[in-house]
Amino acid sequence: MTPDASESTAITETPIDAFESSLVLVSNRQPYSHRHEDGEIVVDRPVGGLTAGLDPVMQQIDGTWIAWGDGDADAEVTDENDCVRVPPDDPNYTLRRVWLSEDAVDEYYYGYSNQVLWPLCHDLIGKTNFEDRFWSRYKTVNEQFAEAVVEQADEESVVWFQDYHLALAPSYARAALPETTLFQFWHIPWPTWDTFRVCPQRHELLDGLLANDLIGFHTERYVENFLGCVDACFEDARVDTDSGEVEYDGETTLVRAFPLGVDAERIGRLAGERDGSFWSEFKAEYGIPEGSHVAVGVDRLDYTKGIPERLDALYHLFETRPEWRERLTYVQKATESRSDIPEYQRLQSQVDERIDRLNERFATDSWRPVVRIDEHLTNPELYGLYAHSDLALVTPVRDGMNLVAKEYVAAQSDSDTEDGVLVLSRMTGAHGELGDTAVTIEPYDEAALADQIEEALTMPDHERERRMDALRESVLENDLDTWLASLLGTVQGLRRMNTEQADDRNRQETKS
Ligand code: ADQ
Repeated sequence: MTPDASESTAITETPIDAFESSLVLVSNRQPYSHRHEDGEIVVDRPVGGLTAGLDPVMQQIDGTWIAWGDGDADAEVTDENDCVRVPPDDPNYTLRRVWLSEDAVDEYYYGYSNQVLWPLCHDLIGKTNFEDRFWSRYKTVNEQFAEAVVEQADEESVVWFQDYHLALAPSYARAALPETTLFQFWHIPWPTWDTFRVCPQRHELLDGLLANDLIGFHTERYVENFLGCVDACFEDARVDTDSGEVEYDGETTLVRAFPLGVDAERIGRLAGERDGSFWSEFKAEYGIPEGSHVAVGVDRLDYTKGIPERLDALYHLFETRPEWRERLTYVQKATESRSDIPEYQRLQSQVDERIDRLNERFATDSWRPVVRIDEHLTNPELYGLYAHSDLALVTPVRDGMNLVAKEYVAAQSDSDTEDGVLVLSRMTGAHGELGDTAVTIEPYDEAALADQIEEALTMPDHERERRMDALRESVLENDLDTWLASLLGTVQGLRRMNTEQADDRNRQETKS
């Protein structure tokens, strides 16, 4: 999905102005990439919900964003310090690029990040691949990111590391920036000690993360798991589970839950902008018969998302309850992801085989049970699809949060369409907030999932509306702005405290 940056709204209700130009954001993925096309250099816009969401924040405060320069023309537009001003049409913040060789991408990104930390944190130990070269490279690439941070930041700065690609960079940066406020948001689950202790590099990873002043997770459960791991791993760490504070190596780190939300107002608005003919044209284009219910699934093709499990439940439904044939169409928008990793290639084949099996077994002259969308959908098209679908199937076997569930709810605000039903796995972070009023499912229970899909399809109108009203209220209240305000408000408090402590130290040194 490539949301159009021009569709993003400015974030105005957060304490971000307090950061002015001092925010240094560090992530693996960059918000803009430059590439060659037909002899010209073109710019690709923010990819993914969060990158698109943080871009307006950076524009507002003129901060610095450090990220891997993965575009084939990136190096041609940067200056001698590897920086370029963005957005290209109206430059108002700095993008500092970090250059990675093909081997580095292979071993740090496809290797340690996505074959060790990703499966480990999703409790899928059987899918981990602990190769030595992955770990060595993860260390050197984290050093590279940290060097860029040290060049861009000073003690007044606030440095925000994103996600599991950068677990070691905080401790590398801390050595050169002892007074700077460092914090990190971890977008995926944190496992229990029983899982995490399998990792040979557990000490180094925790040591790296604890160089932050603040670590944010999506849910309280991940916070508890993380604190439990620190407690079990380091005898000399003091862990206060009530306050979420860790004292380790002479420093204090605050560990808190900040459940990420979506820009609900914008999604609702864009979903409503689709004109009256959108849905009938969409159905005609993809061969969905009039009168058929539509269930939608939107995912990166990842083994954590429970896509084969979902398809098996649909097979079970059509097999055991033939009355749903021709009356329910499942629309799958799945985008290829991390295809260089064998585990992901296997998943792609499993999904293809299941879709073929469903369509071969049940299709009629005028209907296919599964419609697969491979084309790019613009944001309004995606949100329009959400708004018109009767249900969303969000069935991960494990997921840090899952923004698709929240986007589906946000898109239901269009008054022209009937409210849909959110079918949501207990194993997502989003279930903590939405589980009471969504239809809760167990991803591994194929027969029960089939029953619950039927329950969602036959839910009485008043019950559907009641549930969607409650979901909408929650998603609108806990949106992207709320998340930013809460996270950055906490950081601002810590920063003030750091400054006061540094001033105290300076005063005492002057006295003595
Ligand atoms: P992801 O695993 O990528 O993110 P998710 O939160 O579901 O998962 O999706 C992120 C964004 O990508 C959403 O905005 C969604 O619309 C978009 N998207 C996903 N698949 C798409 C497709 N096929 N086509 C178009 N758009 C698609 C990680 C964690 C999650 C966590 C997020 C944010 O794994 O648990 O919610 O980060 O922290």
